[in-house]
Amino acid sequence: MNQAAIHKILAGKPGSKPTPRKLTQLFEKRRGANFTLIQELFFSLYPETRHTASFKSLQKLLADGFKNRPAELKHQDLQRQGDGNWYQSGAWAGMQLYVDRFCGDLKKLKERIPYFEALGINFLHLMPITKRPSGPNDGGYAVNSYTEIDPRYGTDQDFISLTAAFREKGICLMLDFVVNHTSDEFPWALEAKAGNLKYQEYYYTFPDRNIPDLFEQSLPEVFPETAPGNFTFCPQMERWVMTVFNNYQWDLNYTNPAVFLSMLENLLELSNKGVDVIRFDALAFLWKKMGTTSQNLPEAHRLVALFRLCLQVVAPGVIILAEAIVAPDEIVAYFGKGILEGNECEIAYNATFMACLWNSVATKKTRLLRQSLGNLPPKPDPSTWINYVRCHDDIGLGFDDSHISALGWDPQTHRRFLLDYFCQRLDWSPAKGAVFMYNPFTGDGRITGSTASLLGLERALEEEDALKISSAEAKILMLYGIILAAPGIPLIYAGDEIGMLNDYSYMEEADKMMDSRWINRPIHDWDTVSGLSSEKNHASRIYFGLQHLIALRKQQPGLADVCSVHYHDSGNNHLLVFERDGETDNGILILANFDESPQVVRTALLGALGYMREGQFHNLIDGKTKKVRSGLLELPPAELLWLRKY
Ligand code: OTU
Repeated sequence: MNQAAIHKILAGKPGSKPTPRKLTQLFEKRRGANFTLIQELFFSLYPETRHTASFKSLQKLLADGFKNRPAELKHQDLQRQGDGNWYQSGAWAGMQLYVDRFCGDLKKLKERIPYFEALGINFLHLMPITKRPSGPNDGGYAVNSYTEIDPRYGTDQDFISLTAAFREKGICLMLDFVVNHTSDEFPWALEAKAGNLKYQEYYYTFPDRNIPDLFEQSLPEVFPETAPGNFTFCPQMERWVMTVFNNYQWDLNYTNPAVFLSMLENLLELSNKGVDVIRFDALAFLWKKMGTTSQNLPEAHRLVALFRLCLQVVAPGVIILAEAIVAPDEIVAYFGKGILEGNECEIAYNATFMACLWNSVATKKTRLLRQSLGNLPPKPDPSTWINYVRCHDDIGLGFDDSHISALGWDPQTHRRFLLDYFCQRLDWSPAKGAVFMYNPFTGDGRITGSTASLLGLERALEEEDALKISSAEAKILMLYGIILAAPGIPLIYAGDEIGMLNDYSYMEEADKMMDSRWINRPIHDWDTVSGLSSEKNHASRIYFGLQHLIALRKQQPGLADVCSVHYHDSGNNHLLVFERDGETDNGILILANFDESPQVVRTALLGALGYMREGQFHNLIDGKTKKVRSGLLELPPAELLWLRKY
């Protein structure tokens, strides 16, 4: 049993508005229940602190964190605890956005709440909004502060008032905790540059290249084109600093217990501002060890679990998302294994699903998707996925090589084909994407581009080809219709709901031009939004199609995460066929045709599964019941069906 489940039992039925005394008692119970694990993890990572005051400092941080937590949030924590795994409900529909690019600032975002409500969005991931350097800052992923709002977005007060408004409207808020690195302007980095040894030990710094060179032998590069190597020379300090991401992002040295304690303090402060889900950015990289890739190390997992168990004592209603874009087995490990099962992160990005969807778009075949999803190691009960078509980052081709080989394809050639297909190297491909971080030594590259441009809308509009436009629209709705039916929380990238295209303006901005991910972070087009209800254009068709799918998803109890999922082999490799909650009357069968031609599926299969009776089937999406005369049901290109069980 995981710790959250134990806390639920210990809390009993605390009533709707428990007294402060009762709240404190419950805090003490949680602290007691987590104490042994916290202590064990802390001393396993920092054995040298056994006879120092460090562990006492940790306990004080928890007590202070709880004292500073607003009463309203404490009540919400208990309510969530009582509800159990609230994040597994099928009622969530998410959107991710950059506040400045979406609408300007936090005040204006509050005014946009009706936009989210109209679309059915009730879960928001706001990209970083805290202080950052004025030059290149990786969209805020180089942080100057973990808790102070950057003036471009407004004030701390604006943020508090926004979180209160979200709570009132039942909107769940996710924010980043850039746990692996700070900017080189962060107060600790400034101290380190000024020669303060204490703060130099907050980072990995070295007087010469000896140790960096040894590290480099096994460290992969994240941004090989723009930030080759994993160390940067800092002239003020006259030392080399570990910078795995950009050279202005300094990796925190978690082998130093003071770093953990300071970061825990930041985490608690951020949570106490009313954030519901904390996105642990790049958490796979948290622990570095020479001779390894320094990714997914056991110590990184213990560190994440330690953060989790501490946060849970203070704020049991706040959960953690693992941003681990790594191999499928490695992703599942962030839900926690062994005694850490269910005690690490509650949510993880389903990056395998995302990458395989794009593979199916390019190949028009679904076997890799089906096999990869079917082979996903089971996740522990209290956890869930974020399902997404694309995010603010690139699309990495992180499939399991053995799965590609099993299909008879050479993994390297196949990846090359995918890059060619999406990145404008094949005349016949409708996709308009760009290559991100091509590494000529390994041949690896990643893909950038907005959903609509990658699916052919941009090219179709240029060619003014109505057929191609409607084909792209259908593909957009098909991919989103798939993730809306998959187990987990669906996340839409803002702008995809109106089919926004690539944004090429980054090429003229000095702090962005080197990073083609900005191509898929367009500035929200409110003119298009205001024209939505009038003429029927592509944006309207996508928007209303998506709005309908979101509403439909929420009405279907069989689509909640806790309900089962089965990927069926329909005998047709162009179709994706999966079933949700098939053991019950709420069963739904999802069918999607990835091919450019019509494809068929045997009605006998649909009948055997219970989705066809007397030659009839009912599609929830258009609400129509249809009759099939032959033994085959035909799906037009990019058709998506959600069939109701009989
Ligand atoms: C994350 O992504 C963020 O999502 C990015 O926007 C940041 O640039 C980055 O961290 C640094 O803060 O390298 O290309 O394998 O892919 O953690 C995206 C994991 C990234 C990495 C992922 C990282």
